[in-house]
Amino acid sequence: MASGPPYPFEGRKLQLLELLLGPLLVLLVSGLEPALGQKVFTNTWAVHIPGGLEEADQVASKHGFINYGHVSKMLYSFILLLQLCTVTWAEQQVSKQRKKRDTYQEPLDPKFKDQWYLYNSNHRDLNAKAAWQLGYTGKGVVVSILDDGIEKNHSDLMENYDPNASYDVNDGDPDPQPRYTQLNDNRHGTRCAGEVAAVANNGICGVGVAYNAKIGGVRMLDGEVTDMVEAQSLSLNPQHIDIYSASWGPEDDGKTVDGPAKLAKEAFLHGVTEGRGGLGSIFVWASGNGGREKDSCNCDGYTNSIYTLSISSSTQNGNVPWYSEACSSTLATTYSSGNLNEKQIVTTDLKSKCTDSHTGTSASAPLAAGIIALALEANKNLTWRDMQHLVVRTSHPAHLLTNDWRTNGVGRKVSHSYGYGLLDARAIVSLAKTWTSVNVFIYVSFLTFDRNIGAHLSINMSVDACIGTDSHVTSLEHVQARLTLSYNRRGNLAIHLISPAGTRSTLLHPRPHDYSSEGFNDWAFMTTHSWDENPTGKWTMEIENVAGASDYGKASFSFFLSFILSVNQFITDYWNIMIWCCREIGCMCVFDWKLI
Ligand SMILES: *[C@@H]1O[C@H](CO)[C@@H](O)[C@H](O)[C@H]1NC(C)=O
Ligand SMILES: *[C@@H]1O[C@H](CO)[C@@H](O)[C@H](O)[C@H]1NC(C)=O
Ligand SMILES: *[C@@H]1O[C@H](CO)[C@@H](O)[C@H](O)[C@H]1NC(C)=O
Ligand SMILES: *[C@@H]1O[C@H](CO)[C@@H](O)[C@H](O)[C@H]1NC(C)=O
Ligand SMILES: [Ca+2]
Ligand SMILES: [Ca+2]
Ligand SMILES: [Ca+2]
Ligand SMILES: [Ca+2]
Repeated sequence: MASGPPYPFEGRKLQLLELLLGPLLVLLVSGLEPALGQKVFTNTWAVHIPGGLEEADQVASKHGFINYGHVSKMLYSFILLLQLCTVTWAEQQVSKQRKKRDTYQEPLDPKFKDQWYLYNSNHRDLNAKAAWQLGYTGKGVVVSILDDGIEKNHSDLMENYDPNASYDVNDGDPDPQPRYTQLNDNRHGTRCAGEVAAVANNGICGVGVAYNAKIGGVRMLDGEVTDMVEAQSLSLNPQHIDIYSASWGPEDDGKTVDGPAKLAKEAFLHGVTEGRGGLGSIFVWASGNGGREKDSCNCDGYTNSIYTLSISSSTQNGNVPWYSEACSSTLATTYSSGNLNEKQIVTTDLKSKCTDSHTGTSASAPLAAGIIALALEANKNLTWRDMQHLVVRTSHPAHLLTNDWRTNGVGRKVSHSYGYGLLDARAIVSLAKTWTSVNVFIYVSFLTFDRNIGAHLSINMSVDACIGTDSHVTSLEHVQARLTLSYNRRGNLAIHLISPAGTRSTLLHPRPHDYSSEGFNDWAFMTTHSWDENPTGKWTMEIENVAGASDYGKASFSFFLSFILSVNQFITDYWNIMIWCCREIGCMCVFDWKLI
């Protein structure tokens, strides 16, 4: 490509499978043949163009499309893709921050010595002190806790409180002060907020991981939680708030399969594409507390989403806590509570109090949000996806115990209980400083077919990933397998996905309480375990009825697999398009799936 990269769409085949969301702009590429003879593709491509019709026409003509349609609303378009491919990303600079070499002073707060998970002489900690020593304390970063409110005048939060990162969605006013009750039911958000940004060196309680960050709270759990309530919370002030921390989701009863509905989905999409000036809002999520019910966090559409950094817990002694859920979408882990003889989390509490007994995965997500705030301070140019790359690279198994640690195809240890392991504040700020944004590739693919599951079904598929062309993609980020299937008892199913490198992700483990016969309806099971692996080769999906042959129903399913490389997932969420954009300016490549 000595003469420079071609236009992304010129001379390439763009193929539309299916339109999902109402009226779309439909562009027709003239004179192209479908690349895959066997499938249902046509030469149309559906896009949403933010600028509306006029801009759509311009873009269409510039790239040799004919504009056949009209635009219903603003969405993400291939203009955006072009921008991502050319402008925004190609010109991104490595941030070179210079820090004053002040002599570092350990926080003097009375409870700091009890915050074993921030700093511990035995190194069983999140390495926060080492990050502070490098000069990173969260300055200039804004975090919002989506929960039951925040005590904004708490004496250990007040100084960092940010009204512009706060709102009361339950009552529709700007003041997120919790509703006080006898039992202090609404203390949760205030506790989470202190973990992130309790003030340092004020003689009160302990400190937050990012004790110089700005902290806000959205009151949204103290009332009926609707799709609208969630969406409003997730999309509060996205040009001001950098990180949203959430510790809620569907019921952890071990039988629910549920996730964001229409508006919340749009809020996520809007956040990652437009938030933070286009770098993308960062959503940190607690993986769930359904361990006792043998729940799977992959059945929770918020943690299972590629847009959320899903965080699990370890106990002080490095064990999997009783409440912890295992699944393949978990990215990493921080400390939280465990057995009675293990210490819990120290943080701010209602009525200007201090507690040393904050617990559950709810306590883990804010610690992660604080660490991520430190990384953002180290490099404000990180995209939402960069942040996930950093977490994958700098988290480590440490002393966390499980018999589930496996080495994946690129040599990283990964587990369904801990993801890539314990977050390390020092490691992530260090890598953040020199991190160059990941290249832009788009790679979305799918394969649809029906099969009977019976008692056991194994499907082998090969993917060429455009090997042999200059757009050969060699590394993965998230992998999603989108399944539609029916089965007489959903909880009896186990689903595994095995990558060409041999990494075996448990997309679903059996859930004893889940007697539903509703199956899965286009559920995008996600795994982080093949991160950075090469997608080329044979993929195997196994579906198994663990109850054995005596109890299997007839079932069929269709299957969708998408690999996300460096560009936002919105494409697959809105259109089942099989495309692949590569290099900075993006070439497109349709690649071939085969059943084998
Ligand atoms: C972030 O990237 C922009 C260009 O995308 C650049 O102008 C700016 O200097 C960068 N900031 C830092 C801190 O590197
Ligand atoms: C915080 O504000 C509430 C009223 O919203 C008040 O009752 C309480 O005393 C205040 N707390 C402090 C520490 O000022
Ligand atoms: C909040 O936003 C308003 C309007 O953008 C601005 O004037 C104000 O200074 C901000 N307040 C804080 C504390 O950042
Ligand atoms: C898939 O490949 C494996 C060998 O790698 C083989 O044992 C298995 O039978 C194959 N499954 C099908 C359905 O062909
Ligand atoms: Ca209020
Ligand atoms: Ca303090
Ligand atoms: Ca759950
Ligand atoms: Ca997630």
